[in-house]
Amino acid sequence: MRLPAEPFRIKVVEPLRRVSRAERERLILEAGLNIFAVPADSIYVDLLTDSGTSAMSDRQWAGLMLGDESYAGSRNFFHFQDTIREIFGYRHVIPTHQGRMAENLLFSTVVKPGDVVPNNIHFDTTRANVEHQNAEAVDLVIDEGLDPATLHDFKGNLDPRKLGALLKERGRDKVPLVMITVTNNSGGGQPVSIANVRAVREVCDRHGVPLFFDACRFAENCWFIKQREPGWADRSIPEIARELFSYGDGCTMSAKKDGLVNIGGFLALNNQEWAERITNLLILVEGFSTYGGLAGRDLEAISIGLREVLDEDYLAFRTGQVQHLGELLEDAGVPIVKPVGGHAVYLDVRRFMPHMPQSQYPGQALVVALYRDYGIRAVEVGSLMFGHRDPESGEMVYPKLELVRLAVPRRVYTTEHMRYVAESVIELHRSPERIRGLRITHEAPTLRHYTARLEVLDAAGARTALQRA
Ligand code: P70
Repeated sequence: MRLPAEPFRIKVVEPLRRVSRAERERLILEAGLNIFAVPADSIYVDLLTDSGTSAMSDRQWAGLMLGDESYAGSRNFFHFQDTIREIFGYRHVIPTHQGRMAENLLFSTVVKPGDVVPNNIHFDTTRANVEHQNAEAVDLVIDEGLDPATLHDFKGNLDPRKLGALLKERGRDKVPLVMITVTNNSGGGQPVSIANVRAVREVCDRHGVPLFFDACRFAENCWFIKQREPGWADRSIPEIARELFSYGDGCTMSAKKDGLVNIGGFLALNNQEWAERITNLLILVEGFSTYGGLAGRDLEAISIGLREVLDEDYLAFRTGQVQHLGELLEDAGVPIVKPVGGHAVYLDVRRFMPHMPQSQYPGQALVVALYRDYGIRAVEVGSLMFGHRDPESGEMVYPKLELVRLAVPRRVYTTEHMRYVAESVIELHRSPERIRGLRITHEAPTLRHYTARLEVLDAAGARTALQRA
């Protein structure tokens, strides 16, 4: 099936600068082979992230002009609160400047040292915020969710049996909450089914543990439920969202994804005592409770974005565009995570570059080549992002999945851009052996992928200049 054409037309354009390969080569070397450190205007198609990169609609831009910048009680806060209560159904609504602040406020309020927080798969900031409390972040996705080639409609599902076993072993006192990420970003943007959420809720109830969602990409998840889960085809996206969230006690959200805005987030929950403690902390570190680190105008843009994202024509196009990119790659034999997720196509690096061990950061090496040769920015979700030293044995531990993510910003690129990306990746895939392994020369103690510096290895593991790669 062909994807539906764009359900919008273009009113404002942002010119893209074409940069020579030689200049990109210089820039990536200067950046220490870290794609986060290259200037964004040297990039032709930027698929680093779908976070904060959406194009806002004319209505959202108009909403900015209706910003009420009162320190307390801004009318935009009440619109924001009403929208979130209506869509998610949770009573207390706490604005934050982005998702990780919502995570930080929640975890620093309810997670103690030695606790365990289960999730289908924690994303990088979620894991880091749990670990920052000296607690353990445990990933309990179903086994299918860890195999890039296995087809499953809801590969993001959290395994209720694994959760039951963990709760039995550690006891409810050590597990302050369970989280489910919809869609499951680190596992390929894969959705979670209503049936799974119900089953997880039952396990949580048996042990008296609250359930929270990481709701960044909830609308895309609800769209997949409508398409794939028996019984939901005739229900509206808002109805599906209400059902999904009715099984939880609250959620964190980065509105930079399905809020269709460039900045913002929130925490929504029913527990009054938690909400009070979190609000006190919010006022200390982020801002007053009716703006939480945002301007009034930002709250307005989020309220409008959260409603726009529920539109079925939009969701059909959105997921269709990502699917189309996946199909172009798959038809040419490029190994990708299947089925294609909601916001991104993930290249399966183990099969793309079987010649390179994880210790040489093959995903990052592929990211560097995509930028240098084609001006495309992708992001590594593998050994650079998640590799770490085991605190006891001192051995390096590498993640099961070694992926490169091509995240598609919302309403930003055309289908022709997707074709350019597909042709570039396909060309690179024809001779993967020209890509050389890397080693780290500098790393931070947490979230190292954002600031690490790397260099190219030659076959013997010696240092060599990138020009020789
Ligand atoms: C992404 C960004 C952010 C995120 C998320 C989930 C499931 C929370 C957050 C934090 C981060 C990123 C990664 C690589 C390159 C650039 C950006 N995900 N939960 O692209 O939200 O950023 O607002 O603090 O995916 O997946 P926030």
